[in-house]
Amino acid sequence: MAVKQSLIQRIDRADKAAIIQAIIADGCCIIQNFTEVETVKQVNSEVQPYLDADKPWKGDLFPPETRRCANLAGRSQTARERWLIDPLIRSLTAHFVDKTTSNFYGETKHTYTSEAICSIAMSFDIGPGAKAQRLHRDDKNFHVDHEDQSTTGYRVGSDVMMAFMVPGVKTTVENGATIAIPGSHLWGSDRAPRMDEAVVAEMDPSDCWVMLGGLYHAGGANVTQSERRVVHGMFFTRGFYRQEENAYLANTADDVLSWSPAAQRVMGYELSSPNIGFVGFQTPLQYLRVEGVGDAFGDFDPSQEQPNRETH
Ligand SMILES: O=C(O)CCC(=O)C(=O)O
Ligand SMILES: [Fe+2]
Repeated sequence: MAVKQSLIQRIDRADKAAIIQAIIADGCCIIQNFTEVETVKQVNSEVQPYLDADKPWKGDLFPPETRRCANLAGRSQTARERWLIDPLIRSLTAHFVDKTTSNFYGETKHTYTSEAICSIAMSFDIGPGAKAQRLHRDDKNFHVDHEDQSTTGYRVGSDVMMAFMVPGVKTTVENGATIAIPGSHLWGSDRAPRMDEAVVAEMDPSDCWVMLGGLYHAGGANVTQSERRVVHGMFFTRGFYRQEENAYLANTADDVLSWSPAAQRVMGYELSSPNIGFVGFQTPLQYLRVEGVGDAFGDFDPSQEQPNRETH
């Protein structure tokens, strides 16, 4: 099956079947008329104080000109109550991320469905002068072994993540619109993405970018003098990608800080590499100790390889 398509499909939110087909074929699409422009403006104003208060990044995850609003669900009532629970998003995460399996309890067969949950929701504000991010798959954090599906076609259920990104401003190739390689969700883990394979997902406020966790993409470079590129991202994963017992709610900060470092680690108060379990861009232990991170946040894991650096 020839699946590579260079153009990003733009599909109205009313046509759910076509959106699903585009995601299967390309790993992504732009949903048009996803939301009202007024709703976007409301979310923009709710996150602005947090973007203003954010610090430059020191490391490879983001260029230093970006600002972020983490904990979007907690900080923007509008993003949480309008977008995070949007029935179209729920329908798409049910299709691509929910997991159903059957098991026997004795001779009785039980079937369970684990519903997708929001893994992270964050606004990204790319400032003038920022270089592009490196092309990456968001599901790297979940250690997915991607098999090459370019000849078989996409198997629904083979991704464990999907993302939705709503632009807060008109995004353009100049101001850092998201770039992506349609069809790269089908690639095996050993294929490296190249910048010349990527296309630009320019969007208007009211659109929404949707992609699978296995799609190569990146925040673009902002070559404007003064435009800031704001996008609000919501990332979903399997509902069981968390610990069975929730120690974070069962124990106080003082309890946890009195434990041995080995006990803190085995209970999940350090990060799973890369990136899983952070809070306010710190490890849970830094957060509980109210340490702060000084002038800048940094990568949780230093880059393991330093390939050619034409993209950041
Ligand atoms: O800002 C963007 O367009 C994408 C950001 C992104 O891909 C990320 O931080 O993982
Ligand atoms: Fe990403």
